[in-house]
Amino acid sequence: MARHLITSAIPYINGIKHLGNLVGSQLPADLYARYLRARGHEVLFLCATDEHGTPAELAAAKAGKPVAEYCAEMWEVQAKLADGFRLSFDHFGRSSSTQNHKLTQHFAGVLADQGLIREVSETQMYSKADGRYLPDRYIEGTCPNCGFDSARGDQCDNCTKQLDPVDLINPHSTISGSTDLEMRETKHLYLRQSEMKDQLEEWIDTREGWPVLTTSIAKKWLNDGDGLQDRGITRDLDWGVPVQRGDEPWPGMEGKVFYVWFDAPIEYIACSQEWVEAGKGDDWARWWRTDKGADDVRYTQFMGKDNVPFHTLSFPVTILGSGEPWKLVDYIKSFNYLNYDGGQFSTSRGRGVFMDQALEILPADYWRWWLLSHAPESSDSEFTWENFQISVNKDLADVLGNFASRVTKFCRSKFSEAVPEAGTYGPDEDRLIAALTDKLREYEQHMETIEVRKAAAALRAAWVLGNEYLQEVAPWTTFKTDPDKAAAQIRLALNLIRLYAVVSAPFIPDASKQLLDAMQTDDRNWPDDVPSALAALPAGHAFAVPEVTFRKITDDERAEWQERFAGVRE
Ligand code: B3M
Ligand code: ZN
Repeated sequence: MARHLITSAIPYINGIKHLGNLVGSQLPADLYARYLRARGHEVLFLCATDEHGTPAELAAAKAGKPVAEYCAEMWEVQAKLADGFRLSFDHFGRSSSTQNHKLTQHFAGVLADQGLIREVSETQMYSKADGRYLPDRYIEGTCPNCGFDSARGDQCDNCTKQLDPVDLINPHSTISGSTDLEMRETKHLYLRQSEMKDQLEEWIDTREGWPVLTTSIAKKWLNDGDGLQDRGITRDLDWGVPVQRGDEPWPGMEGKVFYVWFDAPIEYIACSQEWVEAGKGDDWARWWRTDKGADDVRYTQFMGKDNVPFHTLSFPVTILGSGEPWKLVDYIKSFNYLNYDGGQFSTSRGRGVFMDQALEILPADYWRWWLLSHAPESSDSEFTWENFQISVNKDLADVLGNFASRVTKFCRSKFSEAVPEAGTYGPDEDRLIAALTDKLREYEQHMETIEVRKAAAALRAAWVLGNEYLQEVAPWTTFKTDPDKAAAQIRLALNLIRLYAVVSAPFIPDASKQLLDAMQTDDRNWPDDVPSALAALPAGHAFAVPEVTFRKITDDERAEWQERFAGVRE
């Protein structure tokens, strides 16, 4: 038994996320959380909405609503979709919470005390047409690093470089499109990341077994040009955490708020305080404060690759620089991008499948299985409807679903709706047990190291073993000459259904529950020992034939969906 703290990158509040967003953080984090709970570990799994900054302001303006109201509504929408996908957060918080306001101001105060914040008088992009400064997403232009023509004021989506609005080439306002911009003098706070370069580099160099994707991005920006740059952490916006030095006002910073990327990761901690306030837990500090027991916690973060610089550099500067005993992340699992049918998912153009639409056409497990078994780990991956149809029809319907249906129906027709008693196991069963044991140990290994695709492949292989066994021993044939032997084969196969339900639950929780219900058991004990797991349902134990666990996707449906999601929204 260990204690595991797991956080998923917190999705921006500005609208419903697409499947690429889902598979890049929340879904694999959920897989891991469910797996660890199933293995008996104590888990705190947190996520929230990221409600500050220009994404929130722009979206609220577009929806014609006050930002606070827009955020409250979208939080409900996102929480409901998270439930729909069975994301098992212990708490789904909000970065606009009072807890996060206080904690963000606290960190700013202690960082200032440690000499890690400097005040900078600088020129900022001001748009006369819009009558305001243009931070972050209010401005776009060409990336000075890679030449991408729609880089945003705070980051280039193409090369992940963190930017400042003044870095952009040919900038324009995203509100009005105006290029009539001028530089105006204003004062901002900078986080002195450069002071901590050596400490960060040593920390990153000593992380063992981190994904190459994570460390390579971190190293790239650590050693970019002159090395790690100091970053502006305040903005001229109305909505956000007001700049304060702890509880005190910050002279000269009136009317400014903290940069969204300063307060968003702090929400990971604040979220645990919200969890306590919601009455779901009674001690957040034992997860986050190393002086309160969090030294025993293993902390894993999940995120898409564009979020890596903020989690390997900026947030650790906040944590380490505070000089306070906060828990630092132990492992960062990052993901490449999921593309959509020959191009990119696009929120603005409505290209690809969004979380709400996905659940309208098929239950969560179908998506969970495809997305996780094709997670963009070692490279970008691509969603195509052909591939989705093949995976669902083969893996879920033909292999797993069909196994459960065949076995239960055969037993009902030849014996009864109870586990048959006669017969004993022989060499065929021993061989299956040995092969299955190997596969399950491999599956566990990949789950421990969060190799999502490999874990899915091992799980699928375990399902295949059951099918192959059934095909080989053919109880429907055996039954004609040796009904007792057929009974033993079916006893084993019925037990396999329970075993599959238990080990598959992290991937497909609803199907798992349906199969356990059909087997009339809530024995979710992990098959540490396969022979005893295959005796969990004793002779005489009643079961019912399950409803169709997974249905097939027809060619017509595939064609219809392909057309429907090609890019129509807006
Ligand atoms: N909201 C970016 C994103 O949704 C950002 C993540 C914050 S994690 C602290 O991809
Ligand atoms: Zn770039």
